Amino acid sequence: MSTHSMIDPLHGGADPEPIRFLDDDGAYAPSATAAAFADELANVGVDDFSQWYRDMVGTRAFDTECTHLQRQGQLALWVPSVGQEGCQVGLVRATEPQDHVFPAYREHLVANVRGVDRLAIAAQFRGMTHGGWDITDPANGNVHLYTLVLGSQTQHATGHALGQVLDAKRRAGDTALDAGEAGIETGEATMVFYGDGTSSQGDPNEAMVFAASYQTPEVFVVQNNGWAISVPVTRQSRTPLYRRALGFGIRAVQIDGNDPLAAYAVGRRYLRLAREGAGPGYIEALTYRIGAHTTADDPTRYRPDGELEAWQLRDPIRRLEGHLRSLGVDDAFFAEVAETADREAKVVRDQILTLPAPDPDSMFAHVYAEPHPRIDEQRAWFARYESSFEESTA
Ligand SMILES: Cc1ncc(C[n+]2csc(CCOP(=O)(O)OP(=O)(O)O)c2C)c(N)n1
Ligand SMILES: [Mg+2]
Repeated sequence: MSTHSMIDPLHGGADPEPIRFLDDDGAYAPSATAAAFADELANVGVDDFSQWYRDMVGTRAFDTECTHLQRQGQLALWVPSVGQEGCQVGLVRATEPQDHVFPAYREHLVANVRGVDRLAIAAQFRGMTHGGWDITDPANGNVHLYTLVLGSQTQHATGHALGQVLDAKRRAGDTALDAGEAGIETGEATMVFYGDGTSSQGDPNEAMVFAASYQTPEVFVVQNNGWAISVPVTRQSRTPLYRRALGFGIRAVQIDGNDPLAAYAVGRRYLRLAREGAGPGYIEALTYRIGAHTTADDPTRYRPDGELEAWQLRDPIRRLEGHLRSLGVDDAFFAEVAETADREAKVVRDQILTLPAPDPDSMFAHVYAEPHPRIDEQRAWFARYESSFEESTA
């Protein structure tokens, strides 16, 4: 697509074809670049692909429901992920339970597959939590918080991955504070998600410096969906984004981000290398934001004619459906998945409207493990402030 094909005026040399296993209709047609990753697909088959399809359709129904809820005034804002389910499902299904995930704000499928309840995701956008996912299970599949502060999660992730190295050293009896040389096998990795526009921020670039220096067990995932709100990716970078990572000394590839198999294969390889102590990796997933940036955005004001329609033909759900059909999966399965997804989305709708507002005082409860005078002071101030409303209406 025009938004992604870039001439490289500085370094010369054509970019290799993005890694893909499926063509636009879902037929198995690996690119030449996919061969090096094909063995990562050896243990997945039709049952896995069926589950991935279920994840994608379920997320899309949830996404659509949340957009409606926002339009009806029930959510403050919604950030749709429509169109990006393909790379998300492949990447999250490549993780292992002990891995940690740092999302941005559009990774609904990733969060849900790792164990965050969809209702908890919607609750954030209704202002029904003070942060965190589900207080009854703070670990939530090792999915860290959504962040709207672009790129900050990359530094959290690199810091976390550095901690994974230090933990592994401690387990081996080495108490040095320096992560030091490469080659520490951690057995667990960190995957961090961000967008094409975010790659222009300082934070991810700094995060990559430290990741490369200390060979953190980390996988950077950039979902290049063509746009940073109304700014096209071609304005953000004169070279394909994956090349920036190469400049930091981080292995990097570009994948067809609407091909779940490509995302799975590359994700699995890079996560394993990270866990084994072979350092960080970077995956640029070429995808497209089919929806608006958020419910506060109107993309018809800036998208070139025909761009959306061209990408709709490459919809990752349609594509995986094509692949499943080529493997013999029939109509009954697709009908059942659609019905289940609708039913689950309605459950979220019914439940979100009944969620109680959190106790305002609870925002002070989890700041520190031990009591802290500054927090006590703020808590007391807030209690007085709250009660001032009661007095004025009495
Ligand atoms: C530090 C910071 N600067 C600016 C913004 C405003 N902002 C929110 S989303 C966005 C665009 C992000 O684009 P991209 O990284 O491509 O992610 P996408 O939304 O396309 O997934 C901007 C500029 C912000 N949230 N945080
Ligand atoms: Mg973007």
